[in-house]
Amino acid sequence: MLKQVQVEHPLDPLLRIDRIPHIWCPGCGIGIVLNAFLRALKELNFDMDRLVVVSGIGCAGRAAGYVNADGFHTTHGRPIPFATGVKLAKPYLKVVVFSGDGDLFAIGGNHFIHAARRNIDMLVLCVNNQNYGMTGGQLGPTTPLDARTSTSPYGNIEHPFNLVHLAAGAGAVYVARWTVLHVRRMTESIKKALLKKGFSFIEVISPCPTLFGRYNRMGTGLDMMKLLAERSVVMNFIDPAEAVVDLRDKIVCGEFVDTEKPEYTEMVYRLIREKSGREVTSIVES
Ligand SMILES: Cc1ncc(C[n+]2csc(CCOP(=O)(O)OP(=O)(O)O)c2C)c(N)n1
Ligand code: SF4
Ligand SMILES: [Mg+2]
Repeated sequence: MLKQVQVEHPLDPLLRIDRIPHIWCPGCGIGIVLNAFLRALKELNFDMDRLVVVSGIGCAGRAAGYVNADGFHTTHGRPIPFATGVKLAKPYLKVVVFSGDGDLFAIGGNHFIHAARRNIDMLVLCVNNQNYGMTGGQLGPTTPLDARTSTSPYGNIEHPFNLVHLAAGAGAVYVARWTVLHVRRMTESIKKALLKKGFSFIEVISPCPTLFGRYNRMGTGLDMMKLLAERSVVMNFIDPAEAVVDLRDKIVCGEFVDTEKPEYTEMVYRLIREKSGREVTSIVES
């Protein structure tokens, strides 16, 4: 008789194993993004006590609860205000917002642009599956023109955001886009953003075969991955305005912004120190 051996996956220590199995459908891309994020943390030997993972509501938003670090699953659309509060209270922490396109750019859109404008040190990782997955496949701000969703049965008549263009225009210091198939480049990009001081944004184009794929007759998760492989092109540092996502033609991926500018919490703390004459490292601990 074969003996059963319990083998630990190298990323297990970074997961809350008691929360597994996860909720994601077969063929969904969200797990690939989580895997790349955990790999980046492991390769950097990142101090998990210095990490906070925040998400909003949605399928992608479930990721925060699976990471073995401090974190918070906020209400829909509010992970960035929560992350801002964490960063202001304890500026020595690294805050990562892991959430969906609807959460971050519909109800949470205003928070996104102002956090980018202020250059608050955080990494926002957006899983863009072109719809509201968790609530039944409604159209959202990244749904392509003409695409069918549960709320656009005759085809979408709204123009989608180009997220990397929006992030760059709002002032993010690091901006990149990958698909779930660019695992190595995505991981390297996440590593770079984790080490960067300032507002970083990484968009990952991901399949939702259960809803977006089904409404648009795109086949299985594997078929949708093949489409991403065929249509994606890497064009680093082109004008983000030109970095289109057109599932019927091409998906432009790459790094588009990598720059430096003064970071908000550093400026706040400098001001507090100057005005109080005290060495303050946290406004909640002094
Ligand atoms: C204030 C509020 N409005 C609406 C909802 C319903 N809701 C939950 S998840 C979600 C959309 C999630 O879409 P997205 O962020 O793209 O995540 P996905 O499920 O696609 O990963 C919505 C509208 C809610 N929970 N709270
Ligand atoms: S509904 Fe879509 S986004 Fe949500 S878990 Fe299923 S495949 Fe993924
Ligand atoms: Mg979504």
